[in-house]
Amino acid sequence: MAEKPKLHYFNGRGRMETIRWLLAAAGVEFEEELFETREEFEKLIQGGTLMYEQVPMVEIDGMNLVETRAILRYIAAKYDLYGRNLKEQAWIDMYVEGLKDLSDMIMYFPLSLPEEKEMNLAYILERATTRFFPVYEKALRDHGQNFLVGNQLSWADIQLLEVILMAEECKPSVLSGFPLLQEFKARISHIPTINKFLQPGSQRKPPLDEESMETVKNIFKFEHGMFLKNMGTIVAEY
Ligand SMILES: N[C@@H](CCC(=O)N[C@@H](CS)C(=O)NCC(=O)O)C(=O)O
Repeated sequence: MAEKPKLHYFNGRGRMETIRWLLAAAGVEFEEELFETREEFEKLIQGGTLMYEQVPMVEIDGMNLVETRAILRYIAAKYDLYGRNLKEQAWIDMYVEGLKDLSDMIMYFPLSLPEEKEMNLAYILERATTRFFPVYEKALRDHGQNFLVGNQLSWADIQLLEVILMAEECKPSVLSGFPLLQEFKARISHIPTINKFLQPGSQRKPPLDEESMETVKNIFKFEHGMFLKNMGTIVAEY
């Protein structure tokens, strides 16, 4: 029997969470090696398995895979979640890259400077409801199918559900103007592998609280103002 993939990351969502979602939705069991301190992370770096001295890293099929998008593409292709042809792959790519822009904003939001929190949250919700969610609502309306691409479950559907749930953590009513996304959320959440991942006790991670935020800042040596450095789109709004 093939070995279970092993995920190396800190004990939180971050860039690894979409990888967890994809594996879980594919019904793949995985192990996690979760570090909690800077020292543990440095030990991992010294082990020489991190190509760019960065995580996420996933041990899978005899490889030490790094770079989030490379890992996701490998898993999506391996478990038949990446379309049936190049065109479907291109559609999936367009959807997941847009979703990444939105989820990056939400992921970095806790790093906002206190005086900018309200403004950044308003910006995220505005972008979610006027730029990103209308695209997926329209796609579902136009083709009338249950999934975003090719009438079968793909990486795009899984990442859309993940991001919908993240956005709802920012504002529970964020889907109020999107009836088809509400149905989509209910439908995809009921897929047995996904439903299992959504249950308490699964390997899905909770949003970062203040204390774990400090841990993350220490592990990765985050600097003041990092939110702005990473969020090109937000800087452009200033
Ligand atoms: N392009 C990489 C970026 C990875 C990255 O920035 N990882 C952070 C943790 S989420 C890290 O390892 N930071 C430590 C460092 O850059 O020294 C990816 O998408 O995987």
